[in-house]
Formats: sequence, structure tokens, C-alpha cells
Amino acid sequence: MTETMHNTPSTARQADPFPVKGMDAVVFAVGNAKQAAHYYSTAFGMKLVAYSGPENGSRETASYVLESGSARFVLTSVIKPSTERGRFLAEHVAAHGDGVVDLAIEVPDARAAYAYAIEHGATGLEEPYEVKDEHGTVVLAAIATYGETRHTLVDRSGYDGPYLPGFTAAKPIVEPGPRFFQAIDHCVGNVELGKMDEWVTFYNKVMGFTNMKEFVGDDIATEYSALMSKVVADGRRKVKFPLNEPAIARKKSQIDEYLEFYGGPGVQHIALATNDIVATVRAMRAAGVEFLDTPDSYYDTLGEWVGETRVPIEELRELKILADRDEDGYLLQIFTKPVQDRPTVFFEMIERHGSMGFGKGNFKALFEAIEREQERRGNL
Ligand code: TYF
Ligand code: FE
Repeated sequence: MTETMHNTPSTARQADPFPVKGMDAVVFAVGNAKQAAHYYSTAFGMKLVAYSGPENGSRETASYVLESGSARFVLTSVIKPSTERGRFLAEHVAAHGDGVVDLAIEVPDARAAYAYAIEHGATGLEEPYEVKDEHGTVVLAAIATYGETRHTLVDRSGYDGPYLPGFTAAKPIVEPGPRFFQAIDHCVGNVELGKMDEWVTFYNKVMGFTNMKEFVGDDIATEYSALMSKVVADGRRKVKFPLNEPAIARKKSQIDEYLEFYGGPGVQHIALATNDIVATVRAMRAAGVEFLDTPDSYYDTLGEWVGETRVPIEELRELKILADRDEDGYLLQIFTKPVQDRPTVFFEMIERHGSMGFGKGNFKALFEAIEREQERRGNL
């Protein structure tokens, strides 16, 4: 790098071709947003902050915006499809069941981000446009990703309202208690057999995302995990997108099961960052959330390889929390069972202590647990 480049104020921007502030929202299309908003309030401790529906001018859809720290979920269902958007959402639920339609990304400049993405091969879904109300202006644009999923690019720097123009502030559905999680850690996509590398390349090109070191290749895949996985992330590691494809293994892959029941590629799981996974899992279990079971034998040898963790092994055993360690530190994690009738979308709760990984050391225990569930559903 030359002396003059050091002196150029845009050096930082040049280094990151696609600057990202973080996840803006995970937008779900569901059959009954009113009840889903209740579930995420009581079972995930989230707080309803904004609403859009017939009462405030949206005749076609009802949307509930829930937050927990910086994590934002938007739950949308169709009341009366008459526009293209309403029909899309209604057909999405019919085809896929409840699922994620949008992994919206907050960017400092939605026009620049959209232009960069299109120039590098993205399919445009919405050209940049502005929406305004008394709280200011938001600039939005959208591009397509795997399956019917999209990335809306959101610049909300000129806005201080509760979510977006068209939404009004709403009161929590239940009395808010302690927060269960404070951020979205990563959002995972399942794509078809042989397509993982194409989607990795898509994020490399279209968003300038780079590959993180953790990946799961043939070696592990054929033995037990039945999937291959690579992780892409933006330059500042604010947004992390692991991508899975099925592997040809002994048994039907969990990714194949997802693709069959979802009706194609889509979001598999959303990982939520907590700084007290014990309290979070206790509260979620008490509220009726079901987690994958981990066999007792996992905990008999855990201490030998994972070393000291904040939480005693016996408490991890009691709550079925998994632990993994790499050269940077350790993490604690647990996975819910699918949160709708189809064996598709689920959640992960994760508490990180230095480790930037995704729990690769747990794949054997985790995937055996998933296979037991697949078997119970008769899909193995
Ligand atoms: O996000 C990840 O890659 C980890 C590992 O069905 C993982 O959470 C991958 C597939 C899966 C569950 C967890
Ligand atoms: Fe994960």
C-alpha cells in the first residue's frame, strides 16, 4: 500500500467493497403472525415494538416486529392477497410452510450496495427506493439469494421510527422480563446437492464476503454429518452466513429432509447470541421450547477435551448444552427442535467465549441427535 493511499480517507471503504452494519431483520412469512408474535414473546422473551396491519393502513398483510437486543424478527402473514406482494407471501406459506423470506442486511448506503451487487451478478428484486414518514427516510433495495429467499438492503441512518414507515409503535404482548438473547449470531442456508460452492462464490462476488476458516468437507460428511458446509461473512464479521448442502451418506441427509419438506432451498437455522445460555435455556424450556437431546455419554468425556468452561459440566449435562473449543476459545450452544410442524426451520442459542467457530467438534453428537429425530418422524 502506498503512502498516498494511507492518507486517503476512503482507505477503509476501499478495503471493504460491501460495507455492512449488521443484520437488519429476519423476516418470516407465517400462517398466523398474531400467534407467532405471541410465541416469540413468551417462548423467546422477545419484545413487540412495532406493528403494521389493517388498523394502521395495511389491508393486505399484518406484520409484527419483535426485538431482543439488536436482534429483530418481523412476522408477516397475509390477510387478503390482492397485490403481487400479498400473493407472493400467501404462496410462500402454502409452498414452504412458515419460513424466512428475507435476511435483511443493514448497510450504510443501500444504493451503493445494490449497485455493487448488481454489477457483480446479483438478480435485482427491488431497485433502490425511499420510504418516509414523520420519523425520517429509509432507503431500501432487494436482491435474490437461494431459493425464494431475498436480501433486502436497508439504510436506516436517516430514520428514528420504531421499524419502517407504515409501522406504528406497539406495546409488548406480555410483561417484558430479562432478555434471553441479544443479537443474531449467524443465519444458515440449506442449498441443493452440489450447489454449496456456487452460493459461496455468489456471496464472494456479489457482496465481497470472504470465507471463514471453519468448513465441513467430505471427510466428516461421509462419516456422520451428512452435510457439507462453508461459512461466508462480511469484512467485519458482523453478518455470518453458513451454507449447507446435503452429502451422500449412509442415511438420508438432514439437509435432504429439509429440502423435501421446505420444497427447496431456504433458511435452515438462525443462531441467537446469549451471554447466559444457562438462564436462557432454563427460561425457554420452562416456556415449552423443545431442544435436541444429547446423550449422557457426551458429557462423560466432555471435560477431557473441552477444558474449563464458565458453566460446570454437570449443569451442561442437565440442560443438554453442547460445548466446543478451538485455538481462539470456546463456545456453548444448543439447538431447538423445528419450531413448526414441518421439519424445517429451527434455532440455535450460542454463548461465545473467544471462539469464532460454529461447533464443529459437536457435529457427531449433534447430528446423531438430529438423526434420532428424523427417525421418529419416519424420514430416515
Ligand atoms: O451454523 C452451523 O454451521 C452450526 C452447525 O443442522 C450446524 O450451527 C450445521 C447444521 C445443522 C446444525 C448445526
Ligand atoms: Fe449454527
